[in-house]
Amino acid sequence: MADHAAATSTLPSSNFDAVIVGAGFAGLYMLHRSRGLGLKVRVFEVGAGVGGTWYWNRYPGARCDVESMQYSYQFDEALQQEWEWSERYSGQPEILSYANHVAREDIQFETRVESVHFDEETERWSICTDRGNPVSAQFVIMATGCLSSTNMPDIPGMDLFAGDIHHTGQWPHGGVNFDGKRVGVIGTGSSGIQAIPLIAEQSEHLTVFQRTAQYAIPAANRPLGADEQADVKAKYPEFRAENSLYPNAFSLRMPLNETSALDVDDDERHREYEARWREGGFTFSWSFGDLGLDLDANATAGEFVRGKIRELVRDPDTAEKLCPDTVLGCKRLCLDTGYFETFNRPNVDLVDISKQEIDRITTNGIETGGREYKLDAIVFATGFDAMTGTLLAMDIRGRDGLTLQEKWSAGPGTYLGLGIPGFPNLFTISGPGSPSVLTNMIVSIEQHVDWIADCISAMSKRGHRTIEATLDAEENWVEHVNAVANETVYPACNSWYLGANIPGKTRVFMPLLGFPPYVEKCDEVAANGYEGFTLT
Ligand code: NA7
Repeated sequence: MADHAAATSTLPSSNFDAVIVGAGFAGLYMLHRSRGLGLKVRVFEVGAGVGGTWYWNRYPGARCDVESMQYSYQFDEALQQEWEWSERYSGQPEILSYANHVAREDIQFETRVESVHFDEETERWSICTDRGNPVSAQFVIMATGCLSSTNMPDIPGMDLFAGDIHHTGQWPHGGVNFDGKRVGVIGTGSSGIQAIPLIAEQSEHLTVFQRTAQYAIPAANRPLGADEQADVKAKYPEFRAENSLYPNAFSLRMPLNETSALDVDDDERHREYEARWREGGFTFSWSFGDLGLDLDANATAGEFVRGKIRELVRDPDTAEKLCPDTVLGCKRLCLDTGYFETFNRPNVDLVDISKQEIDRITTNGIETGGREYKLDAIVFATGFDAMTGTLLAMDIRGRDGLTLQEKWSAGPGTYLGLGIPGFPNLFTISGPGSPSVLTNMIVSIEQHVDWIADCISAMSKRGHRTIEATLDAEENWVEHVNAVANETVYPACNSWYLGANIPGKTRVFMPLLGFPPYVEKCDEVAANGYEGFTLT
């Protein structure tokens, strides 16, 4: 079980081989590999415990949308054999227990990294935290997560509200008692869609403020049978290897149907969608081969889901408001448990704010469309400043004092999502330009950590002190990431993949589609002596 070091501000100032920022799944595995290489290493983590996403997102209903037998580490056969998952999709408490189970020492908790500066003379990074005791390190590895900076909209009057305000991504550890309360939820992405059915059950009245109606497919969560679990464990390495061959690095319960949605008649199309709707999960997006490529094909899937919403929601006006009109999947598809049915409850109301924003928050609630909604608590399920927010919140300075903010002023440029020109020996795990959020995150994390650890080991064997991505490599890579996205429907809506959810953020498609070719490219780069990087 967990044997991590207690948070402390009394650790002596020190020099490390590597500093890792963040103790989520990326930081924990990077720590494990670094220790294996014999590096002197320290992890800094803002939270009081490990788990990253699963430490912070404790809202009711928080659950992974990748199945349990796949959303777990594969680097340690004993670990993947010994851990027992209880449900098809794991809930937040269970994933957090798992993270604690694998935790190791050398983590300094409740410590926020404030600045990371490169010293060209010593070729080392100097790292300052809010606890004082600056440290230095040859390597800095950003394991800061893709969805770790919460997006709190700047709505006038926020400080006037007399009730409680919570963000799903910073949920109180003791939980929140909504008993007898009038609650407002702003936001209907994955977090809102998971939390709303449970908050509806717990509260006296719930008002949902919806800016964009979202597609949600039933998760069809259920207890995970012992036999099913044992079957996977009997061939876990083969199961993992096969899953990593899929574009998203995870397999689904029904295979991809490669037919075009436009090449079949209405009945056949309906049968395919219906079967996958019943199976539950992302398998729906594999109903036809061109849903992610062709807007007309995609529209047929959207129409099917709207039909389901109209069947599930009794009040026709509410049903229409809940019907999305965007491209299915270009904002991350949500998996739900009783979400649409929740709007049949007498204590739940839906307020459409797509045309009329929230005007202000008042002492008593939320004002929009000339009406005040009286509330005792407001839940912001408004998401994250994804992929770059946490990195840009730190004062990171590379060669010539270049700040990361300056470097990324026109959007996040990286090479492979791993390295940034001007920032030698600084690695980003699941950084922008890598498949990251479009995959099973743990698989992507393990691939990045292994690549970085192997790189550090190769550098040490070959006597190199620094590694730095070249500008050419970065430019070509950014172009490649965008070219791949532009062949799909992904850029067709205002998603956080594009940074479009944050006012003023540069609009660039950040993750790379397609895990297997990416892995091939990373392996090729390493095999060719870290092509695209300069080594000294
Ligand atoms: P998301 O998916 O970014 O959803 C945020 C929701 O909040 C979405 O419905 C937004 O509407 C809404 N939002 C954001 N800002 C505002 C303002 N200012 N006013 C009203 N509504 C707003 O975040 P989640 O936490 O649900 O999920 C993040 C990821 O976690 C998810 O994709 C999975 O990978 C797990 P919008 O659609 O922008 O109009």
